[in-house]
Amino acid sequence: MNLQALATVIDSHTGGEPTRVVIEGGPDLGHGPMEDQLKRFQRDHDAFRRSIMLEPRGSDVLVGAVLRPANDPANTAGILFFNNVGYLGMCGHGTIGVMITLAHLGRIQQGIHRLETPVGVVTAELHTDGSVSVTNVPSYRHATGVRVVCADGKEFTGDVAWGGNWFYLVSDHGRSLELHDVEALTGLSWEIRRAINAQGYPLVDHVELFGTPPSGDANSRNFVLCPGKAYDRSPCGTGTSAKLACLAADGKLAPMEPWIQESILGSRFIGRYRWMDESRGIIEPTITGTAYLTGESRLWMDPSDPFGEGIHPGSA
Ligand code: PYC
Repeated sequence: MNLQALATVIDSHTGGEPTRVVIEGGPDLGHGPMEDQLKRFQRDHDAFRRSIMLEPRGSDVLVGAVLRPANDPANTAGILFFNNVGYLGMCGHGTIGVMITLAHLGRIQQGIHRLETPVGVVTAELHTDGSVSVTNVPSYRHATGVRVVCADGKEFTGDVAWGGNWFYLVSDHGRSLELHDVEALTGLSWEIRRAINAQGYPLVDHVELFGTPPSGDANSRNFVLCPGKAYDRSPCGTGTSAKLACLAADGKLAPMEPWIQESILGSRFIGRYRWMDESRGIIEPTITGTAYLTGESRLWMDPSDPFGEGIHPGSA
């Protein structure tokens, strides 16, 4: 058998949403800004993403992270995030997973770390209790009260907002957000995503539905549909950033006031913001959450394996 080492990975989950961090192996992406390295990853090494994200090694739910040397010596590392269908600008739950992985490896200590992503530098603070606060890229609402009409004629109104990825946020959808209803929520969100993306806004990658949390000590519950049609098991760090931007713009949340965002699983992030530019509605959001390590694996490639590069439309 001619097995080749593909990568060594550490898996974790943040509020139920998994992160797979490549700690050994991975493509040669050269140097320079993370944005440029991401383009090279996409253009020349997408087979690596598919190999470690898709079945049979991975699953639709996984978010992957490749660590890169920082360009600026003041920063701890660069990170590129990806999933079952492509690449992410930023990932909040993933950053928390990366932090806990780096701490496990002894590569970082408690305190504040600056991380380079394709959409900007974020900071992540590892607290003494193991939780992590991620101060995300500047976030803002791009459009308010945008109406969409789905293929079946149902109409929804929501906001388009940036939180490191693009979101369409809908509160008035007529559904309760319960785990047993995930299939229907996925179908509905997918139709909404199709409808909003037919309207010429920046490409909305995630759709976020909001509802009332079952217990009164959280502010909100969400269901977040990711670009590859998997739902986010966590409350979504970039999605919570987009939500904070909308709350701030509507004057519904004061700077530094905590916002407890619950996922459809009931896992929680605490969000806060400060104004970066109030006149333009730009905030600096901080999201706090906890990740748990689940394993370390050495992944192999057998060149004779017909599904070595993952099961995808081109592989069957
Ligand atoms: O936490 O930002 C996030 C995220 C994006 C996609 C899945 N999780």
